[in-house]
Amino acid sequence: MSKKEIKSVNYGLEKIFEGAQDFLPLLGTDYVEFYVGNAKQAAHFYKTAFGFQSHAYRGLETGATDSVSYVLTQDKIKLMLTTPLNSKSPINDHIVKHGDGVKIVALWVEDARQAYKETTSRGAKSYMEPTVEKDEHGEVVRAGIYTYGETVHMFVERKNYNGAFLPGFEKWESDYNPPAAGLKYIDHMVGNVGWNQMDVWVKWYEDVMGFENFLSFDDKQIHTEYSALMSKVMSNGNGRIKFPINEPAKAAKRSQIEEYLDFYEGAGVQHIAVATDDILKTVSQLRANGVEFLSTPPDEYYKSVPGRLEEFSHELKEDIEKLKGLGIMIDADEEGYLLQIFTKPVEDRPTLFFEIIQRMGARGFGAGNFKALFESIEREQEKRGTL
Ligand code: TYF
Ligand code: FE
Repeated sequence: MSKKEIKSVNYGLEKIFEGAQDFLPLLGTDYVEFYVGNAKQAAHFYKTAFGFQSHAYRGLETGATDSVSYVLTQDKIKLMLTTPLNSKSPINDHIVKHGDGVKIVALWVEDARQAYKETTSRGAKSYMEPTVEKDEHGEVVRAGIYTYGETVHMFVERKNYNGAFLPGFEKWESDYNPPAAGLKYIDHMVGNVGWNQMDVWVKWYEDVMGFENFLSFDDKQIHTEYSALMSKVMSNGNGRIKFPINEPAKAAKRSQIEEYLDFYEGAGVQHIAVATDDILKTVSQLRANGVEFLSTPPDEYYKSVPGRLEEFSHELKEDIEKLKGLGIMIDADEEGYLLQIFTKPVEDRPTLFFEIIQRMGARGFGAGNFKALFESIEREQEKRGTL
């Protein structure tokens, strides 16, 4: 994306819901649930590599017979890792088809019944009717709808609930507690959808969830010499929830989105962006813990950074040599700058990965980094023979 194009970016957020009622008020992301082949080992990985903390547990010891779930937290982030305990569980089908991946993106609401009613009456396909769960710590109401692929949005209402996580879970006390890595909250979660499906899902988020299109990137902006994609960022009314949607675009070689769709065998969550307020510290720690990141952009990339910041009169507070040493990328727009870096996929299938992001005023998604980022992804595709 050229500097001129970046300048012309027009954030739509200010005009969202001007005068209109938000029919789906969302308080934030509640939890993200992964279906995995071995939750015990996955939990160890997220603790050791990403600094998540043991939080809650449901399994044979707590009376569960079909599946086991571990809940991990880091500041506001809650991850749930679930694995089936026998061949009859439908969770198996999800894992057989998609490999390990995100099943549920749960959203925190005041009224789960209302959220379910508003969305299903606008055409959402039901996953779970409003269900009340109770224990001695109070009551939680949950209801779910399908979004792209087999992915689900669960509405979670936790009025007066003061238990560890959800009814059925117990506090997970572990003797193994590696230090946190400074991850604070989920900044955005991205979905990959099939050919020509982006606008279908943009309309779905508009009509069913009341979201608005916050930013768009077409294949003329998002491409390298070889591959291309298109992306539209959807945002809810208060801007707390941001879901970019990607689709592949035709180009000389296989788009990374196409690679994802082939290996995930359908649409699904592509990356989870987590925010930190000290990316140098966070990334140093994650690297020391063995987290694998995409290769560092070339020298020319870092040479162009000061000019890009100057263009918008922002002063970089971090040492550029340190950012370069860790492979962290820098993008700027009129509102500020942002620092970001991407992990390699965290499974053997080239599917889900993480982004670490620190926002220094910028509300964009790093469009100025797209080229360097996608070239880095292509180097990985090349190694896999999937470009
Ligand atoms: O969320 C975003 O839009 C950025 C950039 O396949 C991005 O993190 C976009 C597409 C993609 C990987 C990263
Ligand atoms: Fe992102």
